[in-house]
Formats: sequence, structure tokens, C-alpha cells
Amino acid sequence: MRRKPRTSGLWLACALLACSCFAAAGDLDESPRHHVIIIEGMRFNPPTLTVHRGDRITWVNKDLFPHTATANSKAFDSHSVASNASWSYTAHRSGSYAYVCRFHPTMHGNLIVQ
Ligand SMILES: [Cu+2]
Repeated sequence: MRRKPRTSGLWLACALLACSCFAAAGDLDESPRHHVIIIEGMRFNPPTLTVHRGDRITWVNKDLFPHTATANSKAFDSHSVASNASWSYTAHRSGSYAYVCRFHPTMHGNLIVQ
């Protein structure tokens, strides 16, 4: 007689776990988002950005001279982005992408794609 409540308790735990899994899967189905990274004062802002696969990222250059957003792995490269111009990239592969400005190697950024 004691077994029955334990079994149903276990079943309930499994059901709850499955439920949270479905919720997580639902999050992945969210439509892509658009993120903006401002380049200003020789800095990428925010310096680290976390996005989901399929999201679009736009770098906007607010400095008076050109910059680039170039992944160390070469996964993406904006090439020269002029003053007041922008460049967009859609992240398709998950990973952590450190990037720099090729003109100013002290400028570092990090794009994390989940
Ligand atoms: Cu630069």
C-alpha cells in the first residue's frame, strides 16, 4: 500500500520536469531579436553581448573615424564601417566570439551566441 503514493510522487516530478522542458523549448521558438552595439569613444558598447541564434546584431559607429568589428576566428568581419554608418550580422552559430577593431587593436568586444 505504501508504494502507490511514492510512485505517483515520482510521476508528478517527471511530469513537472517534462513541463519545464517544454517551456524551455518554447523559449527557443521565440522570433529573432535585434540588438544594437554602439561604437563610440573607441569602445564597443556593450563590450559583451549575449544573443540567441538567429538574432541580428547591428554595430553603429558614432565615432568620427572608421572602425571594424572583426571576429578573431574570422566568423564575421564588418570591414571598414564609416563614421555614422552601421553594419549588421545575423548570428547563426552558437559560440563565444571575441572580436576587435582591426584599425584599433585595443578595442575588444565579445559576442556570445546561445
Ligand atoms: Cu576602431
